[in-house]
Amino acid sequence: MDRTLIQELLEVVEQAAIASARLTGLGQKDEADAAAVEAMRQRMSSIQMQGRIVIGEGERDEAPMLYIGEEVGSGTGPGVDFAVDPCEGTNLCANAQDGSMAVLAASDRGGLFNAPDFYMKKLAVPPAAKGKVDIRKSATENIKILSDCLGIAISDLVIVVMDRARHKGLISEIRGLGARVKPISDGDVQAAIACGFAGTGTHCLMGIGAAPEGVISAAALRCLGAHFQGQLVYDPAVAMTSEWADYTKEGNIARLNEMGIIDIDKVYEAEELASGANVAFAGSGITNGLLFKGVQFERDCTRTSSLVISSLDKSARFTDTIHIKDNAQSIMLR
Ligand code: VTB
Ligand code: MG
Ligand code: MG
Repeated sequence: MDRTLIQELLEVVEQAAIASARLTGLGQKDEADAAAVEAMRQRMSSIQMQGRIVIGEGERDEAPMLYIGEEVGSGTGPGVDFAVDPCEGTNLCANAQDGSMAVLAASDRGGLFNAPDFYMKKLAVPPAAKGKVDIRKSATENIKILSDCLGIAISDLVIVVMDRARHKGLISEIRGLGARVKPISDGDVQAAIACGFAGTGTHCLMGIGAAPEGVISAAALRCLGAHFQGQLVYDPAVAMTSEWADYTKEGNIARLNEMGIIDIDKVYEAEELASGANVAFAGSGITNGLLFKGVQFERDCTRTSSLVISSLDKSARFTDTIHIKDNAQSIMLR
């Protein structure tokens, strides 16, 4: 991976964001997803690389594009592995709610954990508390540690938790301690990454979301020197999701074992989920969010707002881009 490639990754997520943003608010989540997938793949195809999708839209037979194992890019050049989520938060996009974005993580070959399509318990906090909090500890313990490390009173800490039945107990534990809970309906990638930056009003992400999304979050947070840990969830009684209505704990464990995951309770550190020598994250807002604005369509231009984080030059770049249309008369800021 080199810096030119990283620059192209910005354009990849910008194009995906623009494509699905055209469907924002139309109540068409699958269409918004498909548009982002198509645009992301299209822009990737012109990059000089031997790209490979490690985390994508699904298995080869169930996803037409950006499926796991698909080769992307021109076919010559450096070998790059990708974890992609072209429209992370499809419901948010369909309902014109905050927090939807086009995202990907990239790494040298073999540098991203091949996460199964399972749930994952997650803990994300700012760099100042990295390695001090631990997902094996209780929420209460971690919040106290977080307060000490950040120098912020417990009553001023904002903990993001996905608004799900499985988090009922967690939410009352946090509130019982006097910290604030910010429930989100979707989009825990953005919430996790927001913990890597001061001033986003987000100090911690706790709770269970999807495992593939965990890898993308880990890639960004590893580059930022922030804390991320993940632990796979395989018990339907813990996940409490209709997705797993027909699944059993034993069946899920067997599925994990088949995929080569034997230590099913392993706690994965950010550096294990995104282990490559070089790792990068790129995200672009579809709707407004904690990190950047959503796409804005103007008469003469389209504006995007994005973030690229790279371990290559240890940087996090917030980029606003004006994509100028042909025959544009004015692209002035209004
Ligand atoms: C999770 C979360 C994602 O979808 O995957 C969620 O990590 C789905 O969780 O950010 P449920 O099955 O519990 O609804 C997102 O919110 C959006 O992709
Ligand atoms: Mg997706
Ligand atoms: Mg997603």
